Amino acid sequence: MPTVALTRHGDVAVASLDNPPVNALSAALRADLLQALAQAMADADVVALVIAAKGRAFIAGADISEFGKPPAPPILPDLLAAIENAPKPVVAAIEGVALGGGLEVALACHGRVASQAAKLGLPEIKLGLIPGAGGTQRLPRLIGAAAAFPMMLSGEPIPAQKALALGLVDKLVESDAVGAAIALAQELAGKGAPTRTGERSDKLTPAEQEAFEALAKDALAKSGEMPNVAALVEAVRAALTLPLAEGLATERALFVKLLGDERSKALRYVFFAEREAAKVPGIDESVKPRPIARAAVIGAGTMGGGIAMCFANAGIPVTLIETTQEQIDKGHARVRDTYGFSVKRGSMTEAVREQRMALITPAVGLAAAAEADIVIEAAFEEMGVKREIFGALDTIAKPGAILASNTSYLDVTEIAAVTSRPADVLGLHFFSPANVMKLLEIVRPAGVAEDVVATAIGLGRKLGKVPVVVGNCFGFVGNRMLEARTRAAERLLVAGALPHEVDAALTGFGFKMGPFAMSDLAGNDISWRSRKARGKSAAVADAICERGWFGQKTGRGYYRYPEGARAGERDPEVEALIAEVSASKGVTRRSFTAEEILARLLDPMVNEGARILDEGIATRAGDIDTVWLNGYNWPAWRGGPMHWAESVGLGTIVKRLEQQAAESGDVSLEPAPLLRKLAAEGKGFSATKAT
Ligand code: T1G
Repeated sequence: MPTVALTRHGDVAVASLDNPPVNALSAALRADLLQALAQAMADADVVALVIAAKGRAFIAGADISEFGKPPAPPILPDLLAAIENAPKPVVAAIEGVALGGGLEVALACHGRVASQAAKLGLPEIKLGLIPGAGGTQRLPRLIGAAAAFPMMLSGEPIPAQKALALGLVDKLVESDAVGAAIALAQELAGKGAPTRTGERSDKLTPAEQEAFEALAKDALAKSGEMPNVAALVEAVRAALTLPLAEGLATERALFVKLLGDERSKALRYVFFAEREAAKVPGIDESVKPRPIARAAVIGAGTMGGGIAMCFANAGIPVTLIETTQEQIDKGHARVRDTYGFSVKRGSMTEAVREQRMALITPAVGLAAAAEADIVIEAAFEEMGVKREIFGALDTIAKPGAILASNTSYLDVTEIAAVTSRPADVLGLHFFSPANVMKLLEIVRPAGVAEDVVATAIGLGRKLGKVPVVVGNCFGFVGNRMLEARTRAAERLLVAGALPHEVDAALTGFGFKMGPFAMSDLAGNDISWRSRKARGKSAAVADAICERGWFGQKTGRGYYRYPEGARAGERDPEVEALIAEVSASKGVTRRSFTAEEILARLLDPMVNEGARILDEGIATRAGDIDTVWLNGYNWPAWRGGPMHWAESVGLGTIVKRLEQQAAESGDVSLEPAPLLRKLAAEGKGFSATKAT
């Protein structure tokens, strides 16, 4: 099926791209477009060519799924050189998004028309790359390096309006970008040889270079682990100082080097893993979602308020419900204040805040949920409370309404069982703060209807979340693996490590915070209550809580927080307490290197992940990685726990777990059967494709 259709509109040819779903520049599309270009250039009756595409994307960029494979000709730079050096004008008609290689196609054209709704960007930085087909050379020539560099550094697309103001597009139209592009093409044809972007030099000024160098200095200071920021600086500097051909060669060499970088490979893995995670075998487009015109949230605490904000932010009216007027007033005011922080930061106008607040209706009593298409319970994390609420909702909610619990680890099948409509009940586990964190674990209890799951996936995307469909078990995917890491962290303290050493090992790995700083932030009493409810104990953690050292909210936890201190300080009393616990267990404390600490924290997580995969709680390893990347700040350039395990080697992890199990006597550290099997076969988790 050809991916490019060439048609005539008077004396202008139009090449219409058609490579669903987003016109990624696959090898076939590149070849077909090159052929259409040659055909148009050879046709004496044609004075110009327009490149167009319909749908949500003009061109979404290079085909990321082709990276890592031998490049098939024509490679993109060759196609773009053919466009730029064409003897007749070539004009891009941009509707939808022009991203990465897609925008680079437009940059190689001699003119660009965009529709109002179009967006244009070079997001390669987010994949650990840089633009690799002329973007770093042509964009500065078109809009100046001072505008081009930040656009490539952020990777964020800009609206067509701004593109026009910058000179990135020549014309903006409400609709019919193709018609306008044909007119522009004819106009350019009347002016003789087309002006090539790559030959423009009017923006390559000393002032632009000076502004760029200042921006580059700042960017390099913040670039952290990623090598592509320095590469971007070098490529843009080449645009400002070298002829086009040499600049293009410099860019290409830098790009090809980044393609092979493990961190970029991890980011490209994440790109696809996050999209796969919402796919459930057996639930395809034929399963129609239920309409969600109105929502209700039960519980106006931090989580309930945050969830209500997600709906308001997506333009969906939501009723926020509490049991008393005082509580709903408090919860509603907290939502207003949360929006207020955005207004104060300048990321939201007062008018937008009011629009969103108007979509959130405060109410007292469950009866206010009667008209909702979906009701999300975000009440106290206690099964009795959940059963009571769902029992009442069963008599209040309208037929066909979806009933969801935001529980973070309780049994959703048990919750569903108290209703007469278990097929309409599932878990929607948001992560705190719900209006910020991307992850949404969609917990699929036995017996839930397929259209309810399909509705939850679509709703998750509409709320701007990264939905991951998971099975129903204690802690689902994220918290179940977090518990394995928490137990490992406690073991390390008893064996000889100190809180700041454990935290430093994880922040050195790329996490924003380590487990003990995180616990102090969340409140040590939360997990203490949960352990007690389940008859579990953790000697050090319990001892700290028995002293009321709940963390930041009490001024001390694993660390001390002197008045107004931003970060915790080591607490000699805690370290003495830890030593006492070791002594009480007859443990001779020893020191641990950061590498040993990392292995002891992360290997048990991977082990739990292997069990989760084996039990079908997660459909694929990428789902588990997507959970940890979007719910727990696992560093994206490391790809997630299962991807990391593959980079370490499953055999190595099996050996380390066997050693830890023997040393600690903790049978949960025995390597999971699936982990052993894959390691023995020399395979990775990606071998466990979705069934
Ligand atoms: N390559 C391959 N597949 C892609 C793709 C791409 N560039 N973009 C999207 N897909 C697939 C995606 O996997 C999914 O597949 C489907 O399209 C819909 O995607 C040389 C080196 C365009 C804004 O980084 O940002 O060009 O799950 O669910 O929400 O310098 O996709 O249906 O099987 O995201 O409507 C640069 C990546 C590449 C843009 C649409 N471009 N894509 O969002 O749909 S590198 C990007 C997006 C490059 C050059 C460099 C979004 C979108 P499936 P979706 P969406």
